[in-house]
Parts: sequence; C-alpha cells; structure tokens
Amino acid sequence: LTLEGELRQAIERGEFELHYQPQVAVADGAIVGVEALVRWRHRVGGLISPARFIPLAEETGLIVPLGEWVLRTACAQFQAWRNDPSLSPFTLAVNLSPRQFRNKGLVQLVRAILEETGMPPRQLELEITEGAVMEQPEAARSTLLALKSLGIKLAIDDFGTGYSSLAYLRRFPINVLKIDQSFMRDIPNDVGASEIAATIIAMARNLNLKVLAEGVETGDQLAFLMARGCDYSQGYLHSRPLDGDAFAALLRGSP
Ligand code: G
Ligand code: G
Ligand code: MN
Ligand code: NA
Repeated sequence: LTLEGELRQAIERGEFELHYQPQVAVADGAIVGVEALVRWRHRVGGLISPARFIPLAEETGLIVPLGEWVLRTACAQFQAWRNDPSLSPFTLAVNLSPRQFRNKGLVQLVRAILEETGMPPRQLELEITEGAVMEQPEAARSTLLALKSLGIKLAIDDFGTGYSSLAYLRRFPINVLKIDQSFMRDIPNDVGASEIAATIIAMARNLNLKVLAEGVETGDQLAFLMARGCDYSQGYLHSRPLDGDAFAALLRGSP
C-alpha cells in the first residue's frame, strides 16, 4: 500500500487522535486556550507526527475529511471540559489547512459542527496560515467574514513567515496573530529575531489584535514577551502537547 492508500484507510478506520497544547496569559500564567494537534496512531509505526502526513493529506485532498474529523472531535472533547464548573472559560484553537480554507463547504461545515456539538462559537478559534490567507486576499477576506459571522474567532498562524500586506491585514476580521516559532528559537540572542517579534507585538497592539508567541521554551523568552507586552504564550516551557486526559489533569491543577 502507498502512503496515500494507508492514509485513506486510516481515515476510514479512525486511526487519528488529538493532542492538546495549552496557551497561557503572559501576565499571570493562566491557561486561556488550547490548540488541538492531530496525530496518527499507526498500527506498526506508532505515533506519527502531522509534519509527516499533513502535506500528503493536503496534496491529495484527504485533508478535507480528516480536517472535518479534527474539528468535530475537538469540539466534542471541549464540551466535556467546558461542563466542568470548576474551570474558567478558555478557547479551543483548531488548525485549518489552505485547502480546507478554500473548500466551498467550509462555512456550512463549521456551522453544522457548532450546532451538532453545542460548541459556543465565541470559544472556538480557527487558525489559518498567513500563506493561505495572502494567496488570494479578496477571496480570503470574504471567507473570513463569513466565518466571523458565525461568531467564532480567527487567528493567523505562522505569522511573520509570509508576506502579509498590512493594508489587507487591517481589513481582515482577525482576532489573533500567532508569531511563528522560528523567531522564538533565536530570542534573546539574535537581534533580528527579537526586533521582528517586538515589531509584530507592537503592530498587533496598534491594530487592536491579540498576539501569541509560539515555540516558547525558555524563561528568558517569556521575560522578553512580558517586557514587550505580548498577550499569550504557547510552547514547551508551559507544556508539550498532551493527550486529552493529561490536559484535563493539567487544567484541574491550574490556578
Ligand atoms: O503537532 P506538531 O507540532 O507536530 O504539528 C506539525 C504541523 O502540523 C504544524 O504545522 C501544525 O500546524 C500541523 N497540524 C497539526 N495538527 C493539525 C490539524 O489538525 N490540521 C492541520 N491542517 N494541520 C495540523
Ligand atoms: O504550525 P503550528 O503552529 O500549528 O504548529 C504547532 C507545532 O509546534 C506543533 O507540532 C507542536 O508540537 C510544535 N511545538 C509546540 N510548542 C513547541 C516548542 O516550544 N518548541 C518546538 N520546537 N515546537 C513546538
Ligand atoms: Mn497552529
Ligand atoms: Na504556527
């Protein structure tokens, strides 16, 4: 069987699972969100990273049924956490690939899954990469507006790696910029990376957007983000992506 055939079969057999990585407020460390990240539990290969199968899923179009499973499963899982009265409200972030984002049925699908799972729209955030949005900015803008009208939040993922026109950014109904993790890797040692991250943080504030730094691994990086006024932080410093039970345990132990 080719990898494509295996992937197709894995979708039919339900061999995927979601892991969850917390997003914390830089100011006080509280968990304010969680990003769902898909993994393939392969019969012989063990747990396979999405870096190895998302590109193929994207190329073959299998990302559309897989992405639908991810969104439905994440929203259903979120309900169990949300119904725990001891927990404060937080956001569920789900990745959309470029192909999913361009898919004609997207807005209707999101609407249907919100209804079916009872997910509160204001607590769902969809992440779209900078590249996907800037490919055809006018078409992207109308899709973003339609998604926004469902009451959900929108984030630009991997921000800083593409070529966003500020003119478009200002006209997009975006809530959050997620600074690509490649910048954190070089902070605070590399002046260029630090300046770019600081500039994105300042720009987000001026555009009235929230800003999240990805790939935060050290206390020095967190101190940098605090000094610059970054809103949220995500990365191994706080937690690796966890399975659902481990994430629930982390939630119950958090302030
Ligand atoms: O979880 P990890 O860091 O290994 O993810 C690797 C890549 O796979 C990242 O770029 C991440 O955005 C992407 N990815 C993880 N889960 C999903 C998903 O559910 N849908 C899409 N489209 N991409 C995902
Ligand atoms: O493209 P996206 O931002 O959705 O990808 C998130 C990916 O980054 C996930 O695969 C996740 O496992 C990975 N990741 C999360 N935190 C860290 C971190 O602190 N360091 C590194 N190197 N990778 C991280
Ligand atoms: Mn993401
Ligand atoms: Na990212």
